[in-house]
Amino acid sequence: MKVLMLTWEFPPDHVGGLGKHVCQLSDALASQGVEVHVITPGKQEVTSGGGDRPFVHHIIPYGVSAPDFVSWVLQLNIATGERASRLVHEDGGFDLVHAHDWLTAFAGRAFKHAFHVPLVATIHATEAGRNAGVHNRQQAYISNVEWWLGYEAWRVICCSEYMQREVRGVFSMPDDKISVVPNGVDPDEFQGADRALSRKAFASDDQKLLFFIGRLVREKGVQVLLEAARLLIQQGENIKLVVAGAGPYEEELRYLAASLGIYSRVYFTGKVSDKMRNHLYRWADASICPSLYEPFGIVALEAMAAGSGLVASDTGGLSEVVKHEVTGLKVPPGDPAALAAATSRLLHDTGLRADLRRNAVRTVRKDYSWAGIAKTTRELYADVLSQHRRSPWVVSDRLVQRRLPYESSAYGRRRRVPAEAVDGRSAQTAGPGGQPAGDGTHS
Ligand code: NHF
Repeated sequence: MKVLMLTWEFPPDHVGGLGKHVCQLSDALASQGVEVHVITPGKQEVTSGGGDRPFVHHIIPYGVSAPDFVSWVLQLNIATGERASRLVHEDGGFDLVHAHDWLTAFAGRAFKHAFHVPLVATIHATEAGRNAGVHNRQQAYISNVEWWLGYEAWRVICCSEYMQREVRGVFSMPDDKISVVPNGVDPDEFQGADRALSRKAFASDDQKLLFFIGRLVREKGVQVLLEAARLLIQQGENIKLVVAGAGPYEEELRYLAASLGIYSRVYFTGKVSDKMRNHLYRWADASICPSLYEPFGIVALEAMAAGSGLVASDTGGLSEVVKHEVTGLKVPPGDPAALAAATSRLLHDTGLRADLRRNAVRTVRKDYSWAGIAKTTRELYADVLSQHRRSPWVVSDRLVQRRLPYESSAYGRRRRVPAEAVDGRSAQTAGPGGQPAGDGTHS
């Protein structure tokens, strides 16, 4: 199976959970034998990957500086389309194209119609959800593109049941078109210590460390956390709040911390490395996800995987991910008093904290492994492909049919087919160079 994955962000240049999701999903799919090609913006036009890793094709969305974000997204889509067509010419066609959010909708739709392959779309979040409604022309435009992406997609993936309800409600999308596949986390990423890093750089030994990490945008609710921190300080708690991450809301948050009189107790670190993030999760006496809107909340999974005590808003995907008093504490969103009370409980009840941490680590290993999520995604792709094959929409397009023999395709030569069976096919049954002995396609 050969899949074209389209995303506007990808590590190390990611800004949020979407980039992380695409990276981990692509890795897991590739290690299960799916040939994945990711197209994403980067600083240089380079391709990396191969072997049992996905190919990542970085593109530059043109050297013309865009007047605004929406124009930049259009440039990105056209550049993505160019790269995708070039890939088809270099390496033959794809079985399926998978677009993530409205930011790649145009390229995904163009590829679908140009090559008659099914389009799968993941809707990670909606513009209406992010802004608690649609309030201006730009938001209306983005929301329309989201609707249109869903309309064009053969199947839509949402990361939580909450998002399924939102997508159904906002876009009037029928339930049978939507599949829920959660996000995952790799717990091994959170192991290992670096002696050069020290907690003292963030808080003194007698201070309790509260930790937030995420994009600094209104819907992540850091303003609520700042209010809760003030309440805790008023109650005599010796805390230090570390806010890691960057975003357009940062200045306003700094101003709020100052006007609440707690600026010296808040450390805005900006973006931190993954290593530093892991240590902060471990050093934290409580990790906090105070979101007002959260489609899934990968950060909650990360905190759980890192064995950090977690307090999260009872909203969106967080409501499904966190089990109250089992893997974390849940509080109503937007309620600083409730957030302060739950945080104080976690800080003082060390028995509860130990239980939550233990259960959380066990839960992420059992229910949120990327291997399991990739398997579900692979089955979804296979289902879409079999429907596509039986539909009148499958046409004898010269380019789609003209798959290059695997061993002579540019990327096929660089790829090692894993030994274990893939979709019932093993390396032994594959033709020379790894292509299936049957029809000469990669599916
Ligand atoms: O985890 C990846 C991410 C989610 O809740 C997150 C969000 C955007 O806001 O699916 O997408």
